[in-house]
Amino acid sequence: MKTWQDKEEFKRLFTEKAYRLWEKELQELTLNEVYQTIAYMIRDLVSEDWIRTNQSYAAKKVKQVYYFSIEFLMGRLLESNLLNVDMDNICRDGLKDLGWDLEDVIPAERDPGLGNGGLGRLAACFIDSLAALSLPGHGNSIRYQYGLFNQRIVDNQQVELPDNWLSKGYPWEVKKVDKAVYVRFGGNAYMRPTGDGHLECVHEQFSTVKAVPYDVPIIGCHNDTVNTLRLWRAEYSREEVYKELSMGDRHRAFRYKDSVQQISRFLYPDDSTEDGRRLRLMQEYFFVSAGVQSIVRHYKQKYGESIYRFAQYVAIHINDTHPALVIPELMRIFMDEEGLSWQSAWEITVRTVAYTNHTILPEALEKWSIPMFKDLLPRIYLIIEEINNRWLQEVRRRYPGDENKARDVAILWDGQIHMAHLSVLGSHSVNGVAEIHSQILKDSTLHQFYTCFPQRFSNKTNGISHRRWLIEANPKLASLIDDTIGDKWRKTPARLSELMAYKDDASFKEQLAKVKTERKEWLARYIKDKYNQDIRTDSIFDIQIKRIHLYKRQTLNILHILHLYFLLKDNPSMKITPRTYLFGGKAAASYGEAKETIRLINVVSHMINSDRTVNQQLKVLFLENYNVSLGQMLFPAADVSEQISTAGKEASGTGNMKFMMNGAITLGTMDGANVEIHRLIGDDNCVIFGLRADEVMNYYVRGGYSSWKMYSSDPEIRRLMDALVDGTVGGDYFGLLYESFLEKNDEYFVLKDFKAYCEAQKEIAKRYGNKSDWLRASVVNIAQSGYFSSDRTIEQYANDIWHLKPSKHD
Ligand code: CR6
Repeated sequence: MKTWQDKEEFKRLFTEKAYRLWEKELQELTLNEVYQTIAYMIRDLVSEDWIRTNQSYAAKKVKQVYYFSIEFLMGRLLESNLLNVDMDNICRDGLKDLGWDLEDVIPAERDPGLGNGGLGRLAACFIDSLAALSLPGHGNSIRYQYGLFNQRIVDNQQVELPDNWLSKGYPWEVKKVDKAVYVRFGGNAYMRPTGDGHLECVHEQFSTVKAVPYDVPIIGCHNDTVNTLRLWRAEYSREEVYKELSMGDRHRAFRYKDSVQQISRFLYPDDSTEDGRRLRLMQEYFFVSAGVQSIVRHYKQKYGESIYRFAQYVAIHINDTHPALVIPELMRIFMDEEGLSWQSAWEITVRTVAYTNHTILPEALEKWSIPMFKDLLPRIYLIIEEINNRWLQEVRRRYPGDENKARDVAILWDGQIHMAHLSVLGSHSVNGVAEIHSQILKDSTLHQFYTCFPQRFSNKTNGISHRRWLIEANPKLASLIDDTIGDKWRKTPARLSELMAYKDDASFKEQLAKVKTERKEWLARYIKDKYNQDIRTDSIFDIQIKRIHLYKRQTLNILHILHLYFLLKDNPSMKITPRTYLFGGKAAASYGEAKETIRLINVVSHMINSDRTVNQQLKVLFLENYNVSLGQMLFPAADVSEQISTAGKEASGTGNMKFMMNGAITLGTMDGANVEIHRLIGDDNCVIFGLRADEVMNYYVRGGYSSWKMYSSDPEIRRLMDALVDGTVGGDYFGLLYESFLEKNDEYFVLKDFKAYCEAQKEIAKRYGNKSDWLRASVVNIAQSGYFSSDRTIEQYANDIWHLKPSKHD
């Protein structure tokens, strides 16, 4: 790995580079130009390693994994890459001499908004771990011109502004024009006999879209590995435009150009709820087909092995079902282009592909209408139809007369294509993302498939990159840990458990408290600057940051805050432990209840923050535009981590792990990875409340819950519900939420869990009162968080699913 020898060399190279890039005096550079200059310098450092990494994978013919995900929520790369190449100090010192502070330069990088939430961030942590572990693995996705919207709060409401993240250029990407491929849409496809008794497919009158890759280096931490995140951009093909023009149809030519440019223009703002239809399907096939074609081409060129050995060298992972068309696309290439039989093509496909499910919410399981699909992807449709026919034949043979079984496992049913079913059938491995979630998949969501292929199912509990979420986000905590147990945990995060020996060490706990306070002060300054609000750093920082969704129950949190407010107003002399409640998260633009939740939080926040009789004890704030970078500021400052989804609904969660690693105490339900957090640290070190997943399930199946009954029998709940519609809360009206709690019988059991949540909040306050015990719990959380490093998760994927080995170049 190339490095800068010292700060003098850094300064010399910086000056040269900056002149060449910007053609101006150093003093005139904007912070963004400074950031870009350093980014290009890092690119120079790693370019040789990037080339060598690829050469050596090909030369040694190692197996490689391609992680297909419709989102990669990368966050800023400047700081993490400086840490990865171990040049952060030289860069900081050099910049200082030149008159800049690295801490001012870092925020000049815009977060690429190429993801919605957990699923996209997970993909980013995974490719970080792959590179850190010297594993041959790459990402494949779309280069959206506009990321998820930027969120502003105007009049208490969310307003969505376009996120034109590329406007100033993106120094980390390299456009590879020569690696473009062509993707086909539309036209007619049919089978015709070849004359020798076989059938071949004819696909005609399709239109072609050019897919151009932009590669981003994924730099391993202190090793020489540089893997690739390949992002595809759609361009129109000139030939296609000329063809239309030469036939005299200008309108068709324009329509074609326009529809092509749409493909990689926007990231869809749906996080577990359904949204865009036809265009979304085009996006999915676009990046899948481009990715698969380039993998096959590379395999043939560089590996020179028979296509029959494909699965020996290539693993393709599909992150949820958005890339599930990998399965029929591989079939298409193997049969139509490589001339394989159906049987061989299917065997290789299944051995190549592995699938992770990320949700059991029925509305989030992808389904496509057959007529639309057929129209857009006729050849792919024929393949899916054949997969379905063969599969149902087999099912009917295995379970004669059992039409229920056939219905439960069909890919085509009710005029729709069921993508989760296609994914399970076309993969050799299916996993959930936390133990409880994987169990629910086996027991209910995919139960019928589980009975057919029990050996395919496994669990891989999610993880987070401890490099980004601890070392980068909380450097003082990281060095305190170094000073205490040495720095081996940085490479082997499981060794954080050595901190257990310090859970009763007064001096260590004191230093930990100091680090936490500093981070709370830093956040308080940010809030003062941006929102002109004073928050007390001796209050409990209680934080809920995640997408806004009814099942995540931000409503439960805000209703409890309103309840505390009522208590304080009714009893003016009452004293509570001072609390600061912070919220952050985006609502899908079309999700009425989620947007109303944001409005409720903001209205309550104004009411409380401006009321002098309570605002010394209670503060509430909604922080706008929650993203990776804001997260890096919030997790280290938290005392309490709100993980309060309805049990059984949150597949895993990963924010819970980020809080834990930074020493916050979880206040949560027995859901997702909270279950495993709780098992690792025990009741003393987290606060668990509420219905369990089986109880929730029982109510759904057997009934027996009436939110109206709660309303009539519990005066506190009645008061809160009435407040939503009678103007008590800022004179505003919250009809959708009222309806969801009462008219729709409170599908997510907010009222049912309300009492238990109030008790849990009291328990938090009580524990916070005992400083030494609180700090002990904080130490235990950090010490046990090593399990949740994505390095552990990726090792499990590599060993159990991909059968991948680390590979270093010379
Ligand atoms: N919304 C799950 O809901 C999980 C992540 C990553 C989610 C969440 O519990 O932690 O995936 N699911 O596995 C989907 O996006 C479909 C999410 O982020």
